[in-house]
Amino acid sequence: MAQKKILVTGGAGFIGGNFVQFMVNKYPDYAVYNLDLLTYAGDLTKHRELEEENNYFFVKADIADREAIMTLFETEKFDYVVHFAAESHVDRSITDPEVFVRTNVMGTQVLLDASRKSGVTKFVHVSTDEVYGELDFDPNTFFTEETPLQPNSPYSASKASSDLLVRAYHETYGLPINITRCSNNYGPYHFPEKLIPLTISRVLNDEKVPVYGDGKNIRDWLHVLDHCAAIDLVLHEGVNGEVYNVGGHNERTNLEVVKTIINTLGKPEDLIEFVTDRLGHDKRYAIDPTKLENLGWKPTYTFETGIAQTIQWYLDNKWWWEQIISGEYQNYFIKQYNIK
Ligand code: NAD
Ligand code: TDX
Repeated sequence: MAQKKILVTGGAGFIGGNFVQFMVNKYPDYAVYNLDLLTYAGDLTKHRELEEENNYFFVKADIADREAIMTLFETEKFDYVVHFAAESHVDRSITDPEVFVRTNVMGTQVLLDASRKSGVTKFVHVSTDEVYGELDFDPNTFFTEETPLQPNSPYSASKASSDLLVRAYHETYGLPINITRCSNNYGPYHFPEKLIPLTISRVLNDEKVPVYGDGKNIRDWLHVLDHCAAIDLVLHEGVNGEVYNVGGHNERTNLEVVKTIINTLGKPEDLIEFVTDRLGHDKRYAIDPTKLENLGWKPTYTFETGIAQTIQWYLDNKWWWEQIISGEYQNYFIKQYNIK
């Protein structure tokens, strides 16, 4: 009999997928359930090796489908829920915000109801630093857990709304929760609509890389496996009701990131194409992770070691990303960027 039953939502996506593999391997005595709708961002080929593991289970379901979720929770009686499932891409939220509200807000509320009614003992809600809005370019300013929520995009507004619901279920019903707010992740299985995998995949194909505006916006990059370790720690050691920021002090301008990839791959910098800026483009994100460090977390990757490992992974795993960029993704790319 499994020691704990853990439900991971969004476990066919980028971070959830890495987290499922991390947990199945680290805790062979846990039963790990991956619940995912398999939208454009979800795929199970990344888990082909897990099919052999007898502590891994997959459930195809929509988190906003109340009946299906309620029935599943009543039947399975999960101990823990780690909630990643979401619409996650800012650009898509600008062109089509509605599904972001349905999945990120309403879907989270369904999971909270199901968790409360079935007696889940810890609900970890995976959120984002984007709920805090943006920082200016003063390098001494950081987001802390006390920074007011000031989301700017439909995506971050939907994530902030879900954070507030999670908080309210703790305050009102006493549901045991933690909220984590992480900076930009990168690493294996990152969907190639996001800056780093988009750049690697296009540079490898000698295609132009679209850089928004002047490329001076700053993101604070964190390797996905350091994020997985942080969530594992919060799940088991996080103080009930608390929020934890996750970040590794790796601020880079977008142009620095793109140039690092181009130079590592030995390609010319004229692959960079400056394009129209993103609407409402947040200037800078930067995390103060002191609270999580005090709980015992420390990142293992620097940006230099992490980006080198990630580039190598994309070189070694073309089978994964080539199947993605050859499909519906082509239509998305042309519509979004108007470049070939
Ligand atoms: P992703 O887009 O790669 O994966 C999302 C997964 O959720 C996909 O597998 C998709 O099929 C699934 N999903 C979408 N709608 C669903 C629904 N209605 N029901 C069930 N499953 C559904 O996202 P990601 O980058 O792995 O992000 C995971 C979580 O982490 C999100 O909540 C995101 O807000 C948060 N986050 C991401 C980053 C980042 O840099 N990527 C940083 C901080 C926080
Ligand atoms: O083609 C591009 N060109 C470009 O200049 C893309 C896709 C992005 N950018 C810029 C916009 C951002 O400043 O690069 C930066 C990173 O963009 P994304 O990869 O789209 O990430 P971001 O918008 O920062 O959001 C990410 O981190 C926080 C995730 O997608 C979110 O899910 C997470 O919450």
